[in-house]
Amino acid sequence: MSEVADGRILVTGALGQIGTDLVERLREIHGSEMVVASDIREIPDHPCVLNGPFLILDVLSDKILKLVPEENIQTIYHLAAILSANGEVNPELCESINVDGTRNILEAARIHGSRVFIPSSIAVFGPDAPKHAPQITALNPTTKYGMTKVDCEIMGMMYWINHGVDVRGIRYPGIISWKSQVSGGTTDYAVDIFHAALSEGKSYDCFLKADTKLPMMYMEDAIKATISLMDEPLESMSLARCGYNVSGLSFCAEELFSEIKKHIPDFICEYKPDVRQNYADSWPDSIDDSVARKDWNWQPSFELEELVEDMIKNLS
Ligand code: NAD
Ligand code: AKB
Repeated sequence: MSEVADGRILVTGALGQIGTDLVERLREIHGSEMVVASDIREIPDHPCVLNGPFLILDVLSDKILKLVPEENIQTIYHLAAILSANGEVNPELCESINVDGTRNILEAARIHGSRVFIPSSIAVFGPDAPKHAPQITALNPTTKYGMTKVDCEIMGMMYWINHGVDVRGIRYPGIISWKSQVSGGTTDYAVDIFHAALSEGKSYDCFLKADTKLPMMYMEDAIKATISLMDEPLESMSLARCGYNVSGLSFCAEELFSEIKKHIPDFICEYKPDVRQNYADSWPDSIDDSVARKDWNWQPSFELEELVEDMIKNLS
């Protein structure tokens, strides 16, 4: 393993959807004290706060420059960001946190010799990309969020090429998980629908159309991909290193609803598309991840049936 040979791990935006699961897994692997969770806010009873070191860190502040040497940070998982739906509501904030925040983290990594994981997204693709999105294609996103993700991939490559900073990233699909609630994204419907199905009312108003197909992934697969990528030797990385396509599942809202209905027969779903439909329509239906499979043996584990069963079991 290349991870934390002689230093600790810092996770930014740790109280969010992915951070909640990633910090827990990293602490299982490396020990609680080796993984410093951080976020701009504190939730006192959150597992990341209760079960190991936690710091308040705004990624826009220069505190990161001191924190990295003080806490002996060797690897940074930089998860702090504004997601697609919130990004369209507040594009300046999205630009600032996603792009300026990432530059701040990369500067700290350059000065102190840390490695960095920066998540990208399927939102880097725009309407002109093939619907089965290849690794290499035009990246012309029409959402502000997607534009910031393209900028971050390019910035990561610049820090690797010009300064030798070991930056890696994955273009995550929509992530489905049960340990935290989600908000601010377009793929959130695929998590919200489970909470609605298990609520007393057993009904859900879906903000996307029934036939809207998007790339998705179960959290366990997302964590596996993230840790596998960071554990790979440097030589395995190709030019896709800051934005590997990874595929898990691909389904539309109606297919997810039907699968949930097998477990909860009286569940009702109505389709009431809002502005998030436009963002979803600009993204691909599915992802070609052959480069990740070749470079670091990426292989997803979860199919839709298993995912739905696991979500319902854990949320029940
Ligand atoms: P999230 O919105 O659940 O969490 C983001 C966290 O960042 C929040 O806890 C928030 O408090 C924190 N934050 C916001 N501003 C901050 C600041 N200035 N300084 C420090 N922390 C700040 O997001 P997530 O779903 O966990 O996503 C993590 C990363 O993965 C993001 O880069 C996102 O773009 C990317 N991603 C997520 C998905 C997904 O489906 N969850 C898909 C593709 C890409
Ligand atoms: C969002 O919907 O904004 C995220 C993403 C696909 O990047 N889940």
